[in-house]
Amino acid sequence: MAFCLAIVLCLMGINDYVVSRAEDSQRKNVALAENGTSIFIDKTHAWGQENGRDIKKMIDGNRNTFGQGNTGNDVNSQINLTLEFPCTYTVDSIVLYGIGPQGFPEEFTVSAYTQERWKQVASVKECTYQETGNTVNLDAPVDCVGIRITITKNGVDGEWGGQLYLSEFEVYGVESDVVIPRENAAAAANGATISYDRGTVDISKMIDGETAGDVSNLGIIGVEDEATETYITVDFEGSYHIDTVRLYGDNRKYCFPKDFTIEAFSGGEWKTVCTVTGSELVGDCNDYPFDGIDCTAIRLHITKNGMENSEGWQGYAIYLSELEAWGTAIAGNVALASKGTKASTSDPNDWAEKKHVSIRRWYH
Ligand SMILES: [Ca+2]
Ligand SMILES: [Ca+2]
Repeated sequence: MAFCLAIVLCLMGINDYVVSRAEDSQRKNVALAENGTSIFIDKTHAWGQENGRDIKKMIDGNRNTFGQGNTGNDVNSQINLTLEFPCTYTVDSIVLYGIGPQGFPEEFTVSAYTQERWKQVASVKECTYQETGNTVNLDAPVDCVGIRITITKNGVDGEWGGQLYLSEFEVYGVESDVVIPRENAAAAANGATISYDRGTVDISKMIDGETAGDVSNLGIIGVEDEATETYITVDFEGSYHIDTVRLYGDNRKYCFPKDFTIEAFSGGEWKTVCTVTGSELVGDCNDYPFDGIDCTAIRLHITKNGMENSEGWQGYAIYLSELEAWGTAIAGNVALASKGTKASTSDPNDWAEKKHVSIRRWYH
């Protein structure tokens, strides 16, 4: 019967209508953790985490649980909240649920990770909390593997000042067949290698793909004191356009780097792409998004170290279970590398080989 109806509608010249209704029937909230979506934030809140306000509660499908971001009580603190999907979806809208007017984002942009990388798809100003959820329709439906909101004005919570509280972050769309490449260039599985400037201890656990923060899974670098300076370098196989570094730490929260810059080797020199001060690990990992850059390596330049204060040992060190660098391979240059350009470099510190395969192309 439905088939006959479709035939009739096609004959009537309204087959587009039939197609769009079919898609609508598969439209769903694609942001649920239970379906494989992950959530990351660049301003974590230790107090919120300890009091059950994990950001994962923003995608747990329960509007009675909420997560908290760290505004530093500053209304204008910029916060990036990123969702990554397990596959490509054609997304048309997002819906934000708060816990009341307090701590509800007032001003933000929405970006999607598309075939053109991160791209702004909506801008919202003077957003007022709605109990039934605040829907933001994208400028147009977009094929993407991630959605990010960049909040530039946070809601106020009485005496606390600016705060971010969200009970659900929903994204609506349908599954798409479009392929959007995005990978972790810093994975050993992708040919990356890792080294540091102060010694030769094996820290390959930082790029082995295992993110669990158990002691047995940590890459460990010993340091003398809080101010011991260290460079940790991940050398990619080929060139990538990188826009995010993600650091997984010790699940006891010990020895996470406090102050550091993230630097990218691009156009024959190291360029600082992100400056971090006073960081603390909350949850499993911290996310550091920045304007994308074409590069052949990423390094952490750590200038202030975290400490361990357990019954077994007190002192400073660097504990990381994984260092990831997310973006897309630059096809031509990877092909060049696979033909032996990189393999012919005997000295790991000889960057000359890589200079000609690095093209500077900032993401807009
Ligand atoms: Ca929730
Ligand atoms: Ca690891």
